[in-house]
Amino acid sequence: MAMLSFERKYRVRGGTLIGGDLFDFWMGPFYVGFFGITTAFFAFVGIALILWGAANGPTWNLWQISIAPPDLSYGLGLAPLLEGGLWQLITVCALGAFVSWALREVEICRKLGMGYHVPVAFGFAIFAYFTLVVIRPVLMGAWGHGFPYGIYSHLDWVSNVGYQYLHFHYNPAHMLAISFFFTTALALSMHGGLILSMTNPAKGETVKTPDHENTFFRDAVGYSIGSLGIHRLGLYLALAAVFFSAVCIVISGPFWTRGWPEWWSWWLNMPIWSQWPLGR
Ligand code: 07D
Ligand code: 07D
Repeated sequence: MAMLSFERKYRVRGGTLIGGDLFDFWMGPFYVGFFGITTAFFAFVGIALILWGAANGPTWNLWQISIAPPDLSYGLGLAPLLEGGLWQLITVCALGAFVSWALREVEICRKLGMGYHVPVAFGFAIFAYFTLVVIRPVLMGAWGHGFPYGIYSHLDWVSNVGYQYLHFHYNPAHMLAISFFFTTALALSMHGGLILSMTNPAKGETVKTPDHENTFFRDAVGYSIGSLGIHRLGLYLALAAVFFSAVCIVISGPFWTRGWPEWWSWWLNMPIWSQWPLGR
């Protein structure tokens, strides 16, 4: 009930970015807004195009449906629909839907008088996708460098592109991204575990306070980052993971064309080693 009366208070007109009161209403629990309409439009057209591509393809097997980007020979030009043109239109729809969704989140934040942390975080995911299907293909001169839209075919793309650079694990930005992803999981599991252990006590026991949380970590590792700090850290770790993911793929090709293990030869080529062993 408390939630319902709160919602009644905040569900008022205003805070929209565009269009004033137009579409400034709710459908059941969902806020609509101008960007709700554009999200629905782009999602509907995009999914319809995927279905149309599937109808022209060899299979209706959900796992095998794939909409491929144009051949590299089309460069950065437009391709006929069934030779990659569909992929190009679907990419526009996907970006339209993702950006609309982020802006709808911004409008909800404005209505509630909140910070924009959630849409900014989603913006990092959109940025990674944009890097994969726009920035890197443009830098490499062909839309054909984008990944195909299929549940299994996109895995083949990741594997193939990985092996084009011999051993993708030697990509230094990939190392950073993976380490940040792992650290995000570590932080979330410790934070989730800690909060549950404090706020979901056995029957008859009382809920514990932030003092207990801080003391647990001070006793265990000598330091507690605090209730606000852990959320700052979590957001930073997750955004850094996605940021370095975008970096690791955009440098593969536009910046480094050989195998990633070879990149590390800068270390062997450092001038100090020419003096080694000393006295030679
Ligand atoms: C749990 C939130 C829910 C979201 C889900 C995704 C679809 C797509 C939809 C036409 C964590 C649902 C989306 C089914 C069709 C419409 C409307 C998020 C959660 C459940 N991948 N990928 C998956 C996408 C890329 C890679 C699964 C999207 C890159 C690997 C799912 C994108 C690279 C593996 C999926 C994208 C890459 C996967 C589970 C966009 C590097 C797996 C995703 C838009 C980033 C795993 C069969 C998940 C798998 C998997 C979706 C991009 C690598 C189908 C939408 C090109 C190695 N990817 N992916 O849980 O099992 O995300 O694949 O960029 O092993 Mg992928
Ligand atoms: C792009 C998703 C954006 C999603 C959006 C929303 C919908 C709506 C609707 C559910 C970025 C979509 C929403 C569709 C759905 C409903 C209703 C997220 C995106 C906007 N790798 N690798 C990464 C690891 C290897 C390779 C990233 C690990 C091999 C290539 C990450 C391992 C080779 C690329 C990562 C490993 C290889 C990557 C992915 C281990 C293959 C990339 C995360 C343990 C032989 C990709 C930007 C990411 C990248 C990428 C992890 C192994 C190749 C750091 C842990 C050695 C070519 N790898 N990798 O980016 O950086 O998320 O993309 O072995 O392109 Mg890798």
